[in-house]
Amino acid sequence: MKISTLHYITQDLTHVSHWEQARLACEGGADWVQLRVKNRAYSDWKETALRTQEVCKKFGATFIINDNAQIALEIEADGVHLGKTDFSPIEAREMLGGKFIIGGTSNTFEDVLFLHEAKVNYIGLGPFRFTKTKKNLSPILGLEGYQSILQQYKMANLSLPIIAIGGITLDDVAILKANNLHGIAISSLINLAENPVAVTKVLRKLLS
Ligand code: TZP
Ligand code: MG
Repeated sequence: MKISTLHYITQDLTHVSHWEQARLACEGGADWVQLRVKNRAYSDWKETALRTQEVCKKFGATFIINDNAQIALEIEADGVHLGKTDFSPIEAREMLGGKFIIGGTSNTFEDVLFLHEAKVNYIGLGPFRFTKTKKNLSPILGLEGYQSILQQYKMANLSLPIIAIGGITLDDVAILKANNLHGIAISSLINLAENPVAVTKVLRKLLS
């Protein structure tokens, strides 16, 4: 399965729905959408997921659900992304089988090793910088933190795609690419932009 270099992530915003956010990113060329909904009742969450999935299908984008493997299974999303305190990726693999994409969040090399052993398909590594988008943010890694973890990763002969996340701006893309990160995950830079379509286009270009 092909893991995109641009993992676009929706967020809870009062003025724009998750599916509208997804539509704008896809119009800008996003081919990978992660639905990130917090504190929502199951039925509402599922409805939001279905609407966002419809957009992804229309654009041919991969559709990943954050936190909720059950909804991913029920609506046949392409996959699920699991944070450190979410559902276990090992249980998720048992539940979903080999056809679903499973991604996991890591903040340390130990997390990376664990996710590798749990047979996830890609690893989100962060936060790169401070961001207001996520509550209870893990310690900020910065470029030095990334380099140290990636060095250990290479020494251990591991090879899963690693995606940088957290406060990433346009100016960070080149250095992250140069440091062997497979791609980047972006939420607020796109969602809070005056022109989300245009920002997504720029990101696509920088990543190509
Ligand atoms: N995990 C670590 S940082 C983060 C998540 C979900 C938020 C990323 O959002 P942004 O707005 O691109 O900083
Ligand atoms: Mg989560």
